[in-house]
Amino acid sequence: MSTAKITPSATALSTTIKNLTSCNLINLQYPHAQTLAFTSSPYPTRTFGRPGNTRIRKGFAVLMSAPATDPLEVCVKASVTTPNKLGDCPFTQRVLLTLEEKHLPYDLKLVDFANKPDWFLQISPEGKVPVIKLDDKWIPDSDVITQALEEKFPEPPLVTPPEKATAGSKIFSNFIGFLKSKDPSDGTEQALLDELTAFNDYLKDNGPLINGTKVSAADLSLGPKLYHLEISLGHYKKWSVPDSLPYLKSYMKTIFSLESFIKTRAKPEDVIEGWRPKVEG
Ligand SMILES: N[C@@H](CCC(=O)N[C@@H](CS)C(=O)NCC(=O)O)C(=O)O
Repeated sequence: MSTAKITPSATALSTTIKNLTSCNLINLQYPHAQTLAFTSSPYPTRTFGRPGNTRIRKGFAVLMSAPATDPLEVCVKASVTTPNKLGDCPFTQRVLLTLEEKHLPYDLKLVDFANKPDWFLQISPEGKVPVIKLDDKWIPDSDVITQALEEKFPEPPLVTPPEKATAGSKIFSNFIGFLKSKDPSDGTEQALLDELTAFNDYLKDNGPLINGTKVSAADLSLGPKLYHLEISLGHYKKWSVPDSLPYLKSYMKTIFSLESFIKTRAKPEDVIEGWRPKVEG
C-alpha cells in the first residue's frame, strides 16, 4: 500500500485568514497572529477558523492551538502513468477538494486499479473509490462522504443552498454520452451543448460561482467533472467549450486555478487513459 501525507496548502490557510479578517476577527496590526497561522507544525490547519479555537478580545482574535488530529485516511485510484501519484477520479477529487477547503490533513492510500489488493476490497467490496475512514469506519461514495465531512467539520461551511445545488448537475451524464458516441448525428453533442448553455446562463445571473462569489460544495463536485470534460473531449473529439459560453469558460478557469484544485487534480495523461475504455469499448 502506498501512502502520501497531505497537509492543506498555505493559500487555503490564507483564504481562511482573509475570511476571518473580513469578519473583523483578526486585526492584521498583530502580525503575530499571521505568524501563528503559518507555523510549520505538522497539522496546524485544524486550529484555524473553527469554533472554540478563536478567542476574541478587544476586537481582535488570538488563535489558540488545538490538539492535532490524525490525518484522515482516503483510498484513491493510483496513477497509471506515474508511480506513486494520485490517479484520475472526479469523485475522489471532490472529496480531496472538500478536505483541502476545510483545511483537514489527510493520507492518501493509493490503490492499483489493475490489481485491486485484498485490503482494499475488504474496505470497499464494490472496488470503488473514494473511501474515507471517519470515526474508525470506512465510508464510500462522495455524496455521503462530503455530507459527513460537513457535519463533522462544519467550519468553514461549504453548503450550497438547496435551490442552487443542482446547477450544472446534468452536464456530467451528457458529457459521457457525447464522449462515448460514435455517431456524430445522434444528438449527444447538442444535448451536452444545451446543458452547458443552461449552466452558462445560470452563471450569468448568479455567478461567477454556483453560490455567487463563495466557493461551495456544488463547485467542488462540478469542477472535477468539467476538468475531465475539457481534457477528454479535447483529446478524443478535438472538441472544446465554445466561445459563445463566456461565463462557463471563466468559471472553469477560476475553479481550475484554485490552489486546492491544482493540488488535487489528476494528470491529464491519467484522465485520458481513464476514459479510454469508455471511448474505445
Ligand atoms: N457514486 C460514487 C462513484 C464512485 C466511482 O464510480 N468511482 C470510480 C472511479 S472514478 C471507481 O472506483 N470505479 C471502479 C472501477 O473502475 O473499477 C461516488 O460518488 O463516489
